[in-house]
Amino acid sequence: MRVSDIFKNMEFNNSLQRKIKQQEILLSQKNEILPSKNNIYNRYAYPIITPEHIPLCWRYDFDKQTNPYLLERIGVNATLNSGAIKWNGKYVLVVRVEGVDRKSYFAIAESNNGVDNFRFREKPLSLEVPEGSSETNVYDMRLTAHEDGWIYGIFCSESKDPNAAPGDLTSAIAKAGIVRTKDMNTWERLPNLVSKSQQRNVVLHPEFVNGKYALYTRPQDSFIDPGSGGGIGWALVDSMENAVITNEKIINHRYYHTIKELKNGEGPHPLKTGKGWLHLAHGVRMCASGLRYVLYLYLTDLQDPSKLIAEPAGYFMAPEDDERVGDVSNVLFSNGWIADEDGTVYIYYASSDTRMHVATSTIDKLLDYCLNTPSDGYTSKKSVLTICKLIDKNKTLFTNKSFEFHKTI
Ligand code: M1P
Repeated sequence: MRVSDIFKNMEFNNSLQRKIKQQEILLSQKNEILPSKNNIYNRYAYPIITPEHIPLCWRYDFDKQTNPYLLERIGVNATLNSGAIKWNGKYVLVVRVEGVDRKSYFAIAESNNGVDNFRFREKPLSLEVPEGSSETNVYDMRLTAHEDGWIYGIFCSESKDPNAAPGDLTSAIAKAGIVRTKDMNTWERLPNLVSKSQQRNVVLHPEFVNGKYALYTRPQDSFIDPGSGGGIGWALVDSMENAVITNEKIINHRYYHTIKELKNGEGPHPLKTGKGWLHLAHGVRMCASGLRYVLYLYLTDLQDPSKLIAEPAGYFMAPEDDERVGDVSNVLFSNGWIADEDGTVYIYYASSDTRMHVATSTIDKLLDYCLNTPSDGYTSKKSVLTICKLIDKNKTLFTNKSFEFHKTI
């Protein structure tokens, strides 16, 4: 072997060792819960999954002959919008991984405590494509352990618009793809949901309703803009093996000058609580810097999950600090949460379509938030009246009326 080859060999080995060590430090880093700013939930110091968490053997060819410079061969652009489920005692995320080639795929990452040390399984999921489909991209899986015994995953299946004008390479069609599993290992692809409009953000309710499968939907006229559609819809279907929507009603509407005036969409499936079904959703508004995505909560009736019973005004979580910047800036998006038996809720969310985070809260706090936070009055005047009502209530708590409590508290 020539001296230069020996050096090259050493360089390759050192670089590989460095990469392995650096990644192990990242994967085993402990997360730190941050003090809550509002007592509703706690954020954590570090993102839980980033492109750097993707196994090195998915990205690098370790063969010195074919990759002498140890170049990254298959890059990852983002790890985002992940479905979540507690499975065999582990916190399991079905992560949307987006390659530098802009194709998204799903990969499972697991953690023992839900807040750090997420590690990917050996390989990404390789899902079947339905017969005759021109599916190009898949993303944002919502997981539901249904009372029928299957775990379903519903995701966006995107194809080029066959009716796009010649030369238009951006028009796309969004459909809801469906898979199911009993062991989180083997996935059966079912036919896509049949619906008269495009669909993204479709979520399966975990229980039968009137003997049927219940879906949260998001009808939209076009791929990005819901047009006359939008709002979170509700549809009952006879079967998940051939799911066809015949009737759809909007159960959570969009309103002028709110955080969801442009569009909204269901997050993960709602959590069953003693006081109703607890929903996490995203709302979108337009502003000078583009679309702004925030998360909000609402509560529906236990007997009739399509009946809204409470919705606090405004957002529950919005992008903060580093979360504001990324591939698609000013976005928080969530399609996964896990409620533990002790009432802890793990909210998995992506910031700016780039990396995954966790926030924790409890069922009790989230219910209190939903039921006792003032709802939207839809005008500035009503917002001020609501604030004044609170100030007056607080004043009554002080016996010495001359005490200028607002300057102290
Ligand atoms: O870029 C923000 C989000 O945009 C879409 O969400 P919606 O369907 O509500 O517009 C999705 O593509 C989502 O993946 C993405 O995070």
